Amino acid sequence: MKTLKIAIQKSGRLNEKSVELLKNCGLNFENYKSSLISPVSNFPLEILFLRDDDIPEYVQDGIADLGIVGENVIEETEVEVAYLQRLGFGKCSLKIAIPNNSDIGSLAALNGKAIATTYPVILNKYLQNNNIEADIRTISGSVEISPGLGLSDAICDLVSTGGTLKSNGLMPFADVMSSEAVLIGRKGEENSDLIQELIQRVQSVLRAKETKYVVLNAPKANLDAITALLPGVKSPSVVALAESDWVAVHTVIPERDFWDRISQLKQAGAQGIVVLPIEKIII
Ligand code: PRT
Ligand code: ZN
Repeated sequence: MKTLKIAIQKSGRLNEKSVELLKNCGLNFENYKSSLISPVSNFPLEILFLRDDDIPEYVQDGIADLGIVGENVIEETEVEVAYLQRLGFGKCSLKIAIPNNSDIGSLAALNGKAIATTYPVILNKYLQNNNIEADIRTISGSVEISPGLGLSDAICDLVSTGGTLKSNGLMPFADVMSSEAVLIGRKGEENSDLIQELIQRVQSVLRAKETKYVVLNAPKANLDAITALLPGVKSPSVVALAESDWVAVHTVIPERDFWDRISQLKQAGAQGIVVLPIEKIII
């Protein structure tokens, strides 16, 4: 049987979450910091630990079958790969930022200005789409200090908390793209059985992350009101209790409307609400 290869970041912001996701998919491997390849003992897969910039090209060229990388890197390297699954971590946005005291007041005011970035390809497309002719200064890092050094009028860089911009006297000015980590594959190979099996494992882990398992005690008199608040996978399970006026209700609740639902459940008379994490949801 063919052994697949998946490329993930060797160290950096996406490494830990990528390793955690693969381990949650039930894959056993050593997270060697020193080696480039780690075999998975219970699935025909090898993990390649690489610099994130190399991952899209390795996947495009078939050196790796799959990869986990930020969308920003894929767009910047302009490779042809298949997007298989958004992964919900590594979220950030690529923004143009200007000094707090800048006189740039509109997008058009960027005409003729110098913008420092490590993302010249994406920035160039953005400027072209907005009919702006600016001088893109490609640098390899520490973009945020370039306006202070008089090297540029603006920057285009990734932002997550905004702390780096703030501490360098910069403010966000325009959103160029938003990004998160994605699972990518080689175009045309997406439908192979092994790849489909891995995608399904990843999806079952992501689904589980988005939901909680809830067990609660409900007064029988209010059972209809309480079950109406609980979607469940099909519908909630209702279990008899020794005390005949009460039942136990088991269900899953989406994380996004979790607190709303919990307070409504309490109002409807639910007691002893226990919330448990879910490991996987296979549908
Ligand atoms: O060594 P290697 O080349 O593999 O790693 P790298 O240094 O190129 O990348 P790394 O580990 O910094 O980031 C990997 C990926 O994480 C990026 O490609 C993005 O997809 C994603 N990501 C998410 C971020 C950020 N958030 C982020 N905040 N990447 C970089 N930053 C930087 C940003 O460049 C700026 O310097 O963090 C600073 C801003 O952060 P805030 O929180 O102050 O706004
Ligand atoms: Zn990199």
